[in-house]
Amino acid sequence: MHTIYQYQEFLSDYLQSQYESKEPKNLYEPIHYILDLGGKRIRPVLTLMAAEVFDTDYKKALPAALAVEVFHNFSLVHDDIMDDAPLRRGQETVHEKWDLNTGILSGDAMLILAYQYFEQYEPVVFRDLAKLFSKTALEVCEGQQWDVDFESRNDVTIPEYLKMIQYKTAVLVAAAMKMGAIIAETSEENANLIYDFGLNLGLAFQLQDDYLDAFGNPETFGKQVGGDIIENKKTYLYLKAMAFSNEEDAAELSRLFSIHPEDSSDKIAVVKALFNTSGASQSTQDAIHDFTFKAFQTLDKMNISAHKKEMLKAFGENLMGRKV
Ligand code: DMA
Ligand code: MG
Ligand code: MG
Ligand code: MG
Repeated sequence: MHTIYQYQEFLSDYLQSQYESKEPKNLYEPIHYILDLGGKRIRPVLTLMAAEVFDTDYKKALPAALAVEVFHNFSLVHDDIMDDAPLRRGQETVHEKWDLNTGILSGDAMLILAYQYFEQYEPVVFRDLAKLFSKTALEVCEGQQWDVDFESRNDVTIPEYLKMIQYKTAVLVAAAMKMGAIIAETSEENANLIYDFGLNLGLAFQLQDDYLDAFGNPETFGKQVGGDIIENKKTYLYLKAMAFSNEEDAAELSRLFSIHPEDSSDKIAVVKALFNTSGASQSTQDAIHDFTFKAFQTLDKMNISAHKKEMLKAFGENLMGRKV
């Protein structure tokens, strides 16, 4: 097995050169810009890793891994528009640097470019990859729509939140891994188990993303800390804080989360204090551990070597402890 660092290097070499000097410039400039900013490349690394876990040369999974990363960047460009986010990976977001139309069009172009990578595979594998990709892409869009709908609702439940993050985030992590399994032409059982592993890892990942959005270090986070609080996102932190608080604090939280984003600049510190004192922060950390542990339990059912299981676990543990 290769190391995560080796996979990342391999991917970055491709992604950073690929769109650099392509025409038409109006679209490829922002596409190159966002892909060149890097990021952790978690999803495509998982595609390469899954192929290798099921005994296939990881290079065979490169086109699918690139599709996954380019698709992910499509959803980020759109996400930053929907979330009115000023920063991504420590730089201006695409719609801020250019404008709204450029954000929408270059995002959509990436969706199409992502799909094209699958054409490099043989018909049977192509069909399975394309099917999984379309299903996943639709689910991500659905999840993103829920996320925004939740901003103006005050009756969101924990199961609804979990379903929403499953759609917007976890299904792509799961599909990224299943693509590696499809390319390796492993058994259906293995492909489903690795999907399940990715699903739970993806849930833990989004919970951690929500946690860091409030409590990340602004120096290193790369996004605007507190953005979710400003946008009234009904995250696990918020929902648990509402459930754990006394009547007075719950009423205050509810009021703070109905303030229009443009008038909300001074609420972040108060909200974070309530997240901590209510026990919501701890509860979120516990949930991150629980979903990661569930992912590891799925691994135990898989018919792969102990070394490979350890490698996947190390990756999961690494994600849990991440700061960006
Ligand atoms: C991200 O949710 C989901 C997708 C599909 C991009 P988010 O808005 O919390 O992501 P981020 O924190 O990266 O803006
Ligand atoms: Mg979002
Ligand atoms: Mg966002
Ligand atoms: Mg976030």
